[in-house]
Amino acid sequence: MSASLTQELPVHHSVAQAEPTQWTTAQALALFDLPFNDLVFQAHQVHRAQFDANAVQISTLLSIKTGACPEDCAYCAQSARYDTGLERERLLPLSEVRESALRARESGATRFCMGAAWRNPTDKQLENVIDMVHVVKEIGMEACLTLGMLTRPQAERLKEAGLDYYNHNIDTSPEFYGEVISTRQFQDRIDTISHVRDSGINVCSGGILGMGESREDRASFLVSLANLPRPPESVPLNMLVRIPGTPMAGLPTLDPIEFIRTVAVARILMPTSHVRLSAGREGMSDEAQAWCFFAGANSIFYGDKLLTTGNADQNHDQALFDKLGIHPLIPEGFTSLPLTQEDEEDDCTSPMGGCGNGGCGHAHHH
Ligand code: SAM
Ligand code: DTB
Ligand code: SF4
Repeated sequence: MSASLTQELPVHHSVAQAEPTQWTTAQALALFDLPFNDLVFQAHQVHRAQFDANAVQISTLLSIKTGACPEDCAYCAQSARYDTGLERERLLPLSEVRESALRARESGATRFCMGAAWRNPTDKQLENVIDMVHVVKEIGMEACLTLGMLTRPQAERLKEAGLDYYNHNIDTSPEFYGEVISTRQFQDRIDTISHVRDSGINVCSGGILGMGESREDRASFLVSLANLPRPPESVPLNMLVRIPGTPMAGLPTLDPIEFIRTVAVARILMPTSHVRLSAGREGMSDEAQAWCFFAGANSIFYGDKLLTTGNADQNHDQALFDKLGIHPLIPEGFTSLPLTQEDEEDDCTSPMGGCGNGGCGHAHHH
């Protein structure tokens, strides 16, 4: 029964707690094995105790350097090892990044995430990317980067530049990791995450579901995140996007019920983290997404595109938010540049505006 199981489980993390809880894979598996209603009910209670249950954080993604990556991640469209038909691109010019971030802000996103298909950035590449961070910060958005592995000095440099979040996924359990990537180790991921954490940047780390891993792997993956010295502030859960040409192209889809269970267990193990419904939303029904929000997901990627693949349609997302009475989360201290006169006079056209529902994510002040 869930009640007795709850009593056996460690207490939740809380801001005031000095020693974070250490979870075991067995405890996480016991949660996975609960009847669906018991699991989701428990997750929702944890969620409600920590967050506004109807607020969802909105991030937009941009690939600033696409393709020709030397790594062999078996899921990835951008690995040079697989023929995925992707055109390689150079680092995007600053003006394009600015335009794209402005569009994202106008659509209601509060965080702008920029990804590069690198194993790790050189110091020179990092300086170019820092100019992009400045552009995003100038327009009042939170900035997030995902550039591969970082050294400690590079993480410090990004902190100094004002970066809010760094995304570096552990991707899967330590046990299954070798089936997915051979060109860098699980420990390398943990090392980069520590550099990000120690430099004072918020950590965004999660992974991919539906890569052929077992339920035990899913439990172990979530426990690895929850047991970090501090759990990530942001936990993206991606449903595998099957890219033709990659070794994972032909894998069967993960049952959406199992995905919802994974969201629920993530919520229980990491009560204060934002759990992001990330890649794969395009192929998910409204009902499945609604269950994910109920189970504790409270962040999404919003916009036409992820990095190289399509995302759920923006109008569709707006309709879904309306149907569910969900409003965009405005981060504490969120600022945006004073808008031009013309902007101020415009009607709010933000698809995620929902101006009547108390949570307009648009940059306008109503
Ligand atoms: N190259 C950097 C790295 O790997 O750290 C940053 C970009 S990489 C594309 C960021 C993350 O996107 C990966 O760690 C993976 O979790 C996710 N991702 C990539 N391709 C995916 C796919 N086909 N389906 C789901 N998630 C994917
Ligand atoms: C994350 O966990 N998911 C995003 C972001 N972090 C960088 C990337 C999803 C990529 C999906 C496949 C693609 O568009 O190439
Ligand atoms: Fe390269 Fe990142 Fe794709 Fe791996 S996930 S192949 S490191 S772009």
